[in-house]
Amino acid sequence: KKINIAIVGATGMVGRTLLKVLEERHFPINNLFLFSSAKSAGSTVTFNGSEYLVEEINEDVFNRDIQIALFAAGGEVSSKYAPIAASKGVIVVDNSSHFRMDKEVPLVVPEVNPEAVKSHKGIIANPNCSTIQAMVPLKPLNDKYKIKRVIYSTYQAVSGSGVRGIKDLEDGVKGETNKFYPHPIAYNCLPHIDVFTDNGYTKEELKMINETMKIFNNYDMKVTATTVRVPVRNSHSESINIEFEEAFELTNLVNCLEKMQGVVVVDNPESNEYPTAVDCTGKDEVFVGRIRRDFSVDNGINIWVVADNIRKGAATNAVQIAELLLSYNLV
Ligand code: 2RA
Repeated sequence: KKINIAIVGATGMVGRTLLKVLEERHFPINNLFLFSSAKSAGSTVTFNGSEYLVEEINEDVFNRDIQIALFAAGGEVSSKYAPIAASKGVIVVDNSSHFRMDKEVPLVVPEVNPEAVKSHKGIIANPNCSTIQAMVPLKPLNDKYKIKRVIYSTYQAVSGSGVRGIKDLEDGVKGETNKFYPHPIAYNCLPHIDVFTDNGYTKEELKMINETMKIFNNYDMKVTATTVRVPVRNSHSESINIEFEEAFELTNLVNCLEKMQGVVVVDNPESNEYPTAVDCTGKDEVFVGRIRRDFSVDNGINIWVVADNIRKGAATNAVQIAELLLSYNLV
C-alpha cells in the first residue's frame, strides 16, 4: 500500500534527514509534497532520483490528497498548521514540542510505547531528542526493575541548535566570536539549552522530566535533569543515574539491555570501548556503555547513553511512527 506524504520544513536539517531516512527505509510513498517557509520555498530537492519543488506552506495545501504529514519546522508552524492538517484527516507526526504534553496527543518512541499511536486524534508528537534516546534503554529496565528515580546529565551536540549552532562552534574554533549562543561554545560547556524558566530549570530540562513521566505514564517517578551544550558537532551523550525499586544482578541487567530492540551495548572499558558521539553519528540505534552499579544506593546504576540526535533523536523516530501507522492499518 503506497501513501501520500507531506514534509513541512523540508529544507531544514531534520527535514532533509527525514527525506534521507524515508529513502533508506524504502517507505512506500505514492506522492510526496514538500513545504517550507517563504524564504526556502522555490528550491528543489532530490528524492528517490526525482526532483521535487519545495512549496510555501499555506492553509490550503492540506486540501490535497495527503495521508501523513511529518512536521519539522518549529513550534510556531506546527501550532498553526498541524490542526488544519488534522482537521482534513491528515495524520500529523510533529517534531516540535508544541503538542507533546497535550493529553489528547500521544508522545511516542516506537520501541517503547508503540500502542500509544492507536489513541491519536490526528496529531502524534515526537519526543525531544534527548528524551527519545533515554527512553529506549530505560524501557526494559523499568519493566523489569521498576524505576524509582532518574537523574539525567546531558552533553548535547550543537546540531541540536541547527546550522546556527554548528556555525558558532566552527567559527569559535577559528577564533571568531559566537553569534548564536550567549557564550563561546568552542572549548566550552554551556549549562543552558532552550530558555530558563522561573524555577531555575531550562525548558530542555523540563522537557526531559515531563516527557519521561508521560511516556512511562508514571507521574510518581522521580526525575531530574541538567542539560548542557558541549562543543560536539553531532550526537547527544547522556550520563543517566537510575535507582530501582527492585534489586538486580548486573549481568542480568546488562542482558536486559542487550535484548532491547534499538539498543546496542558497547561496554568493554578494559579495551577503551564505550559509546562516543563521533562513532554513533549516522546510526539509528541508541548506544549504551559504562554500565556499572551505583554503590551509593541499594539498587542503583550509572549508564552512558549516546545517539544521533538528528536521526534517532528526530527524523528516524518520526519515520518509525509513520511505519507504525501503516503496520497498525491506521492509514
Ligand atoms: C537541542 N534538544 O538539542 C534540543 C532541540 N533539538 O537543542
